Amino acid sequence: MPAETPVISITRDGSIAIVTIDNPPVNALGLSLRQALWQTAETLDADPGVAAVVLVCAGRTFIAGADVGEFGAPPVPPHLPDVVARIEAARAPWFAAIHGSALGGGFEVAMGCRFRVAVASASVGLPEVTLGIVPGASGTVRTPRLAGVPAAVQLVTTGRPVKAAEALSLGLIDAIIQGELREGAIAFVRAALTKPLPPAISARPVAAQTTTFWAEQEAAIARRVKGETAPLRALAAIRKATEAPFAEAMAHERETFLELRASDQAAALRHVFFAERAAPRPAHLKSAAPLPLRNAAVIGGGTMGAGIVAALRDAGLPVTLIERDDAALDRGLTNVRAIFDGGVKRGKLTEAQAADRMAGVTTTCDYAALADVDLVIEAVFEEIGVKRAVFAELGRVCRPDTVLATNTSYLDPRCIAEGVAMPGRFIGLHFFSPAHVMKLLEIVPIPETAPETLATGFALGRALGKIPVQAGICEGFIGNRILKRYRAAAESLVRQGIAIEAVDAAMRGYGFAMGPFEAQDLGGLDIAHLQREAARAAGQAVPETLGDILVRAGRKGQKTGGGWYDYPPGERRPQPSATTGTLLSGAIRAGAALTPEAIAKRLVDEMAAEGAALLAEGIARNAADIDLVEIHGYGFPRWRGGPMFATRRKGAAKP
Ligand code: 3H9
Repeated sequence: MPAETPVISITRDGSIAIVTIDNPPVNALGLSLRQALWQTAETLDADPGVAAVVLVCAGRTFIAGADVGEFGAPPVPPHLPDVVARIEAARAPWFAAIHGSALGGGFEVAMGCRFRVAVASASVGLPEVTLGIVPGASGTVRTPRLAGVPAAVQLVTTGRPVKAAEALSLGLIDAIIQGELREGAIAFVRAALTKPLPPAISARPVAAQTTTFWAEQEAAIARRVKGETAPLRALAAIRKATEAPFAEAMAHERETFLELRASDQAAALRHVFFAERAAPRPAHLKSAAPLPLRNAAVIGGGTMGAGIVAALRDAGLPVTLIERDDAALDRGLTNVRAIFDGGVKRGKLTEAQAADRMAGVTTTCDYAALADVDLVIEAVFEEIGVKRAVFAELGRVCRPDTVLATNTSYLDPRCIAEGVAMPGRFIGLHFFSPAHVMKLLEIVPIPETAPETLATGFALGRALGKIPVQAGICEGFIGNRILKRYRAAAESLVRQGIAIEAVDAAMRGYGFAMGPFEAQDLGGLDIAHLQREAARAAGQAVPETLGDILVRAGRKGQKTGGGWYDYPPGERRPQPSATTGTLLSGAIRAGAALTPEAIAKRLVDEMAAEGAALLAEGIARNAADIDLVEIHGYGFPRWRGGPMFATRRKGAAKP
C-alpha cells in the first residue's frame, strides 16, 4: 500500500481507493494537508490497481476550507489551485463524499473531483467574501462551468452556503446519499464507472452573458454590500471566467485573491472570524462546568422579556413566563406571538413551528411555578426596587442551584443582588433589543458569582446562538459606555459647528446603517435624558447636553415628529430641522467643516479610547471582545473589524 501521512489514510474496497482526511477540528487545508493530498494523488496514480478514488473526511465535517490562520503569512507551495488541478488530472477519477460542510477551498477540492455526492444534512458553499477575499482555488472559474453563471454568482457573491437538496437542484452536487456515506459513495462510484465519465470541470464550456446581465448583477451587489470590496471583485472574476480561457481566468482569480488577502478588509474580517469563535468558550472558564439548562423562566413580558422568551424557545427550551397580573400576561403572550407570527410572515418559520414555539410557553402569575426551574431571567421595569422585589421572591421559591439572572442595562447588578441568598448563582445577562434577533449578550458577573454560574451564562449564549462577551460592572457595561462617549463626541463636533447631517452622513459612509443622531431619533432621546436627570437629582455634576435641550423642547425623536431632525407625518426619513437649529443656536459655533473621513476617524478614535479605558479598568477582558460588542450590538461595520482593530490597524487612539 502507498505511504500514508498523519492527516490522510488510504484504504481499499477492491479497485476503489478510499482516501480519508483526518485533520481536526474542521479538516482545514493547511500546508501539511495540501502536501498530503498532493502526495496521495501521486501515490494513487502510480498504483495500476486503483480505478477510482473516494475522498471522505473524518470528524464533524468535510474540508471546511483553506486554513484561515495561514492568511496572515505569505502562501507556501503546494498552492491550493495546483492541488485541485492535480486531483482533477489524476489517472483514476476522484469522487468527493461530503458530510458537514464543504466550504471554500473544501468545495474547490470537491470541484477537482469528477463527481460530488453528499448526505442530506451536508451543505456546500464558497464563503470567501465573508472573509474579505474571493475564492482562490478556482471557485469563480469552475463553479460557473459546473452549475451555470447565475448559480455561481449567487453562491460566490453572497458567500451563503446551500443545503444538499438545493445544491443538487443547482447542479453543484450529483447525488444525495441516503444512509451511510462511505458505502453509498462506493455504490455510486461503481455505477458511475459503468458509463463514460463526464469531462473534467475545467474542460467544460461556460455560457457567455450579456452586458446587461453583468450591469444588473453589479448594481444589485453594490446596493447590498455598501463599502465591502470582495463581492464585486468576485463578480468580476466570474465574468472573466466567462470571457477568457480557463487558464487566463485562473490567473486573474489568483491575482485578485492574493491582492484581497493582503487587504485591510480581509484582515478585519479574519480578526472577527477568530474573535467570534473564541468568544463562546473563553479560556479562563475552561475548568468550570456549566449547570444543565433544561428549562427557563422569564419575569416580565414586555418587549425585552418577550424577545428573550422567543430566543429561549428558538433554542428549544420550555419557558415559563411570569407577569404580575392576567392582563399583563395576556400582553406578554401577545408580544411573544407577534414575534413568531413575524417569523412565519418572513418565511423563517412554518405555521407548525410557530405553534410549537408557542406551545412551549407556560404563563402564570404564581412564582411557586418556578420551584424546579434551572434558569430565571428577570426582565422587568428598570427600577431597583421592582427588581429587588422580584429577586426576593425568586430567592424564596427557586432551588438553591437555580441560576438567577437580571437583564439590566444600566443598574448595578450588585445592588440588585443585595439580599439574594446564595449569591454565587446570581449573574447579569444583558440582552439587546430585539432579543431574539440581536446576537450580542453581555454577561456580567458580580463578585460573588460562582465560576459555574458564569460558565452557564456562556453555555446559554452558545445555546441561543449569541455572541457572549463578559463585562465587568460599570455604568453601561461595555457597549452602552462606549455609546455614551460616541454620542458625546458626535455632539462635540456639532458644538464645534459641524452639521448634524454631515456627522450622520460620515458615519453612514464609514459603514454604519445609521449615523448617531438619526439612530437616537429612532430609539428616542428621552431615556438617556431621564438617566441624566436622575443622576443630576442624585447630586452628580452631569453637564447639559444638546439632547437635553431638544427633549426639554418636546423633541424626543421620531415618536414626537422630531428630534435632531424633523419627521413630517408619514415620513420616517430624517429632514434637516430649522427648529433644532434655532433651539441649539446658543450652544453651537458658526459653521465649521471636516471631511467625512476626518469625522469618522474622530468618532471611531473616541470609541477606541473608551475601549482602552475599559481594558485598563478590567471591565473588558480583551480588545477583541470590545470589537464584538460594537459589531453585534451597535452596528459597527464588520468589515472594519471593530473600533479597537480599526484604530490599531491605522495606529491611533489614546485613552
Ligand atoms: C478559503 O477556503 C479560500 C480558498 O478559496 C482559497 C485558498 C487558496 N481555518 O466554527 P467552529 C476553527 S477561505 C482555520 O466553532 P462548527 C475555528 O477557529 C475559508 N480554522 O465549528 C475553531 O477553532 P477553535 C473558507 C478554522 O462545528 C474550530 O475550527 N471557509 C477554520 O461550529 C471550530 O470552528 C470558511 O470560511 C478555517 N477555515 O462549524 C469556513 N474553520 O476550536 C469557516 C474553522 O480553536 N468555518 N476553524 O476555537 C466554518 O464555517 C465552521 O467552522 C464550520 C464548522 C461550519 C465548518
